[in-house]
Amino acid sequence: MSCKLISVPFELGQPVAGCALGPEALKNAGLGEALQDLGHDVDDLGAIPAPEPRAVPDHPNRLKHLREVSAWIEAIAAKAYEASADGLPIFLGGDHSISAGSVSGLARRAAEQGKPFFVLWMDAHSDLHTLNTTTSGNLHGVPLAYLAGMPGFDGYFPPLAAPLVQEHVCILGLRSVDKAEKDALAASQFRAYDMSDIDRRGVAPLLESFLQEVRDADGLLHVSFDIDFLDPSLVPGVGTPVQGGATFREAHLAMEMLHESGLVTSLDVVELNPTLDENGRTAALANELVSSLFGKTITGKKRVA
Ligand code: DIR
Ligand code: MN
Ligand code: MN
Ligand code: MN
Repeated sequence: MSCKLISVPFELGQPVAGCALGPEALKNAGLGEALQDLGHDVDDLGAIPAPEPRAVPDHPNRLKHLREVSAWIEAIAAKAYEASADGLPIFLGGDHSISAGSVSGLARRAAEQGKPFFVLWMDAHSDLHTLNTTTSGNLHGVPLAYLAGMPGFDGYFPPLAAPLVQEHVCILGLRSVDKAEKDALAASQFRAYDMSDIDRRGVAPLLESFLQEVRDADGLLHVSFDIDFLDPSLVPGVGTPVQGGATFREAHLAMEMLHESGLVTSLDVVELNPTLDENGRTAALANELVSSLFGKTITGKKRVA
């Protein structure tokens, strides 16, 4: 596999300083070397430069850094589109608002290739607010609504070339869903698995049924990995921790299955905040999980799905 590392040092989609240092922390903790050790080519494309804020009208809701978020989304989408011509792009965030850019650029590429595009959104949060429903004004809470073409983004976020098909999106790990997001979920066709689903049924069958759909459709699969998917006891270095998250093994199992599926064509790793981390253990675990997604196994033996 030819992996392209794309750093996206943007943190204004959420309120805690430090998340823009995420890409460097992941790289300094050995992400590139780990991928190379697994036999992959690694091309570090460096960081997307900060764009000028995008001129957008004032919004009636109180939105934080709308012009900056909107400009970054546009810049990231262009980069994602370009980088996905060949190889496997890995976007290192930054907060989760960056995925509004990475996923929109990748979806545009998939649409041009005539390929169905699927997204696995691993997250404690559903990120399904619109610009009108967010009460925090933190725009890392809106990317999935934007990407799925929900209303109210026109004129504020860049136009979408290819909105996501709701049935092609699986959200995994939910345990913090606001009222408006619950309503949006209920009215949607997203696959959404919360922690109670994981408790009852286990990660493997939930994920396998989604992977089977991707396989059957001969689709491309993007994984958007918000590190707060994991339980905060494992990942202190995130800005919006929520109790009751995925365990070490649940997270590794998901990544191992994703590798075995051979379906993953792109990845985001977001919400690492190194200034909140304890001795780099969040960055280290994130890298371990990415390694599992790229073929690391416990015994070194290949396991085929
Ligand atoms: C909350 C928290 N739903 C909000 N969102 C996220 O502010 O809209 N936290 N994504 O990571
Ligand atoms: Mn998120
Ligand atoms: Mn989250
Ligand atoms: Mn978030």
